Amino acid sequence: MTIDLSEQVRRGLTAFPKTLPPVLFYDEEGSRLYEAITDLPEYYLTRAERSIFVQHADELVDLALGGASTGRPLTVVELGAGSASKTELLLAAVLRRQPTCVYVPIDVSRAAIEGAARRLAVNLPAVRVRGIVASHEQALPELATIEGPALAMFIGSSIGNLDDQDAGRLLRDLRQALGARASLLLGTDLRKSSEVLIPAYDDAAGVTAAFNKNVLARINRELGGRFDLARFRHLARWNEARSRIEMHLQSADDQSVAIDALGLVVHFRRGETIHTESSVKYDLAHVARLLEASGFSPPRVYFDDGRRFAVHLARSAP
Ligand code: AVI
Repeated sequence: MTIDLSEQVRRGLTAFPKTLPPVLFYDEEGSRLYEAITDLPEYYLTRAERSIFVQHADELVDLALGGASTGRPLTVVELGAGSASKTELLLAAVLRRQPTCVYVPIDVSRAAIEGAARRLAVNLPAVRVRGIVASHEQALPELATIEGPALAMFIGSSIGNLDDQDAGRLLRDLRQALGARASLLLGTDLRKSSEVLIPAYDDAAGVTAAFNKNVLARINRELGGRFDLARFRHLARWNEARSRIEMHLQSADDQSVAIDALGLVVHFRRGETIHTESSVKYDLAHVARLLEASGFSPPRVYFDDGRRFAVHLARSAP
């Protein structure tokens, strides 16, 4: 099961204001561009979170196992796994406590899951990969069959791409699917100056602009769209009231764009935008509220040295 591209594009581009959901970024090219973003000097998130795992992986796994007291091995589930390169640090820590580990990466990109499985087969052959190519909502029912304790990972501040209502619903559904012996490892980017945030989403090399515009290129490739990418501009804005970075694609002029496979012509005014992504930046109370409302206990929180990013380890509340 994968996403319904036609339906999502039709709905988003006939809405006012126009939107496209961020899940559409991640075809093969978009996944490649996102990996490139994670190496950019301006995009501190991945390095900050990785440094937390380097320092605390063993403690995080102990906490995830603690209280399970079933003697059964831990299964690791990851929502939006991507290349899973940071996850490898956690999986290595799991393998220091048990001989094998089942790892269930969930991602809409088959290429990303296959790439992660190939790398893990070389680096950590004792990990058994059971990937699910699907959206989170589609994959959750399959998780109910996991036996024993489970550690669900939702890292990289991917939760920030959801509004609070959707984030709360997803965490609640995850808690329900995994049951009482589950732990959640949640990575969140923290509120900080827009002078740091804007460049992180509008880098000097233009990789984030290419990532944003790839959604139009994808519509051209897969749905016979006629977008001229040069007539759209990448925008990254800080929305103080909603504590989030917003990415938009702004039309450079009045234009009409046909999407052949949908039998649709989309009209744009000069300066009109398509809102393609929000990336919420949290304070700790905000995350604690979300977790509590979703059935998780108050988390243990870990920070990188610059306190730019936080990793929260929470258990299912009794
Ligand atoms: C995947 N997600 C958490 C990234 C973010 O920071 O919101 C996606 C991204 N968008 C632009 N740069 C990175």
